[in-house]
This record gives sequence, C-alpha cells and structure tokens, in this order.
Amino acid sequence: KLTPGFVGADIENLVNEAAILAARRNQKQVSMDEFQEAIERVVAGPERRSRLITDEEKEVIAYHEAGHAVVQHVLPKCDPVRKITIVSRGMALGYTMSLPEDDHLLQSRNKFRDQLAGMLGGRVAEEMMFDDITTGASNDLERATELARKMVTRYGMSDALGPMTFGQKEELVFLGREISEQRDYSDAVAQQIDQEVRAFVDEAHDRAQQALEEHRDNLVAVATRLIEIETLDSDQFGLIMDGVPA
Ligand code: NHX
Ligand code: ZN
Repeated sequence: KLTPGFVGADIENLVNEAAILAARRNQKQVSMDEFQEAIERVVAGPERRSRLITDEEKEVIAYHEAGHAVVQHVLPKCDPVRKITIVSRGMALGYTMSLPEDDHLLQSRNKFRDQLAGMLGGRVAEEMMFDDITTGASNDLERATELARKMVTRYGMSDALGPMTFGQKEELVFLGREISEQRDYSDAVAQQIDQEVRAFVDEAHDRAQQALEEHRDNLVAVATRLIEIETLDSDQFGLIMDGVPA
C-alpha cells in the first residue's frame, strides 16, 4: 500500500536501502521503520537536515506544503494526506505525501480535477500569503500541466475536443520516428488543445484558491505547526484540520 507506482527495480532498491539502514543501526532484522525511511529515500532522496534555510524561506516552504495538504484534505477525491514535512530531501525543500487508500485500475475526470487542484495548492498558498511567488513550484506546475495535457490528448476528457486522441503515443515517438511526424492534427486543433489544457489548469487553480480562502485558518494553523515541529503525520494533521488546539 505504501509503494503505489513502484516498479520492480524500485522495490529492489527500497529493500536494499532498508537493509543498509538496518545494518547501520546494528539491527539483525529489517523493521518497518527502515522500510518507511527507504520508501521516502526512493521517492524523494536522502534527508538533508544540514541544508541552510533562512527563516523567510522556511515560512514559504511551510505555507507551500500546508497549501497542498489543506486542498487535498478538503477536496473529496484527493488521496488522504499521510505526511507533511519541511525537512529537505534530495531536490525537494519540503513535500506532502499522499497515498491512495486502495489500488485503482481506472481514474476519473473528477478525480483528476481534484488532484490537479491539490498539485496547485502549494503555489496558490504562496500567492495568498506572500503576494509573491517562487521558483519552488516548478515541479508541481510541470506535473499539473502534463496531467492536464494527458486529460485532453490521451483520455478524451475535454468537452470541446471530445472523445478523441491527439498525437501519437509517446512510446511510438521513442521508436525513432521524426518528431514532426508525431503531430497528427491541424494548427487549429493544436490551439484548441492548448486552450483546453489551460482551462483545466485554470479551473484547478481557482478551486485550490477557493478551498484555501475558505479554510484560511487551517492553512495558517498547519503552516505554523510545521514551522514549529517540521513534520506532521496524518493524525497530527487531521487534528489541526478538526480544529483541535495543539
Ligand atoms: C532549488 N529546490 O532547486 C531548490 C533547492 C516550493 C517549498 N533551488 O513542490 O522543493 O526549488 O510540495 C522532484 C521532486 C525540482 C523533482 C521535487 C525538481 C523540486 C517541492 C524544485 C517545495 N513540494 N522545489 C514541492 C521544491 C526547489 C524541484 C523536483 C522537485 C518548495 C518544492 C524544488
Ligand atoms: Zn509543491
């Protein structure tokens, strides 16, 4: 349940990492704690506690992560938040871990809509709290744009363009065709695709904004707690969202 999307090689890597951690801790057995840490290492890289971060940056990171978490908590089709942290790991200055409760073979448009809003929650929180935005959201924006584009071009989820696919599958492009051959639609359709991708991203941005404006108190409470204790598990986060004082 903790490793959705992992391929065999990822799991091999994770078991190996867990074993190394257990050996380093002089344990004779690998316990769940090592597996947990190993999963996060595989997903995001090793913890970097020695990274120097200014107080201003720490505040931005905390609000960014709190933004993801609150939007994901509020929108019904987002996966539950498992962990929020502002401890650096690999490339990331902070991250919000959410995991599906069960394995699904199919995804729906409304689920994608909620997930897109969750991905933009970090950026929107920055906008709301600091009247400025940072480069930090780059990976979120990349993933959101890629998902929105797939919704339009692969899954036929745009009402304007209808149940059609556009462009060849990436795998076919990999097999050595010229890049120019992958486009099997007109300039006019290219413009429509861009417009529809933008519409999904814009809609997600507006829904994230609405959620955070509605739950601004929670946003502040979660970010404030993150600045204090750096990491929240799902229970700690849930209590804050339920209004239970620390
Ligand atoms: C930099 N990193 O590159 C610094 C060190 C906005 C609070 N100057 O969205 O850490 O800005 O919710 C995989 C995963 C690039 C690939 C994360 C490639 C992050 C992560 C840029 C949090 N959490 N951004 C986030 C973040 C950054 C980055 C990644 C990646 C921040 C943000 C990285
Ligand atoms: Zn983010």
